[in-house]
Amino acid sequence: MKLFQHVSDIGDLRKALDEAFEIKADRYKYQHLGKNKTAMLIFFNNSLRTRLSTQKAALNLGMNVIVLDVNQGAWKLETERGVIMESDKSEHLLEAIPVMGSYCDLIGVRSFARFESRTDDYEEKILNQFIKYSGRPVFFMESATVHPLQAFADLITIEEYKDKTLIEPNPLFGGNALRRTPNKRPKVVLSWAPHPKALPQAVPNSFAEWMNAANVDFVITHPEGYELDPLFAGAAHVEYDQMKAFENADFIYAKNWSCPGVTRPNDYGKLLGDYHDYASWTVSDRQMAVTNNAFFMHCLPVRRNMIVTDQVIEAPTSLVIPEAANREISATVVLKRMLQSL
Ligand code: AN0
Ligand code: CP
Repeated sequence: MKLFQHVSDIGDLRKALDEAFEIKADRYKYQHLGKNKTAMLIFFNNSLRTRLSTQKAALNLGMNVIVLDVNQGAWKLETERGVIMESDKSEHLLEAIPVMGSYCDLIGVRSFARFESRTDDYEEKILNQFIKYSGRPVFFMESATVHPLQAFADLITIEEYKDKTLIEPNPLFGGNALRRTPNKRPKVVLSWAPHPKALPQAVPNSFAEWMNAANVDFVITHPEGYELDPLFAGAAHVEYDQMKAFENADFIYAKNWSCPGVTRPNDYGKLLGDYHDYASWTVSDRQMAVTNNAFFMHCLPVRRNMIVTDQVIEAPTSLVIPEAANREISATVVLKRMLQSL
């Protein structure tokens, strides 16, 4: 695998899941693959999980790891070609990228949507330059439009829990929970939830893309105006009534995202209205009550009592911690496949 951006890059999902569970059972099994190989992780934005889990994945594979926070210690980077560089930006991405590539074998990049131009964001202007000029396999660690390491970890988590009748005590919050109907094709609901700041669409885009490719019944619910790009949402059923969407759901995946600019092009990257007016969209026991005793998922970081109530995120049916733990597994599969293709 030379590129990890879309669900299609991973190929057959059943095979990818089998590989994930093989690695989860013995995460050092492929330690020999990374000997004298270096993974470079480039962060243009903050991260806790991606930073730690991807480093751990590289270590599982016996690799060396170099991490760079571009905004802390490196030169400020110009990203536009043709500008006269008289601002505070001392270096151009067109030199920085091949230089970074010269020190490593694989390169991972986090660079969020900037919300300055929908075209620039949706054309993946930054990541495409890494693909073109680094000379290395590139894996996306949340770009302007996608977060595939997250979506793969989410799929692994759904696969692990969809048939569970008895959940082990939640490592963080304890307790057991009984599921009512195992062995069915799970109903998975992606629900928009309120947030005080405009957030990217990368997480919901990738989640939708991966769920559309997976063996699940997938429903998206959000207020009008937040329609995801059809490139990712595909033919997924959109239900504007959140309570109706939640009926009989097996998994609730909450996330905020800003206006994707599909039905409202002038509002791309914005919050539509005052978030206080959307308080009823916060995932609480009220909505969870109409589900099939659904599991709760969120990629984290999450704002409590904004996206989800304390009660729901602390319930035995909350999967946020095992879901985050599976980030190590998705990253190990991806880096392993990239090492095998060097
Ligand atoms: C980011 C987002 O919503 O895309 C990262 C999530 C993994 N979240 C924030 O910036 C709070
Ligand atoms: N879920 C996720 O990608 O978290 P970080 O932003 O902390 O990496």
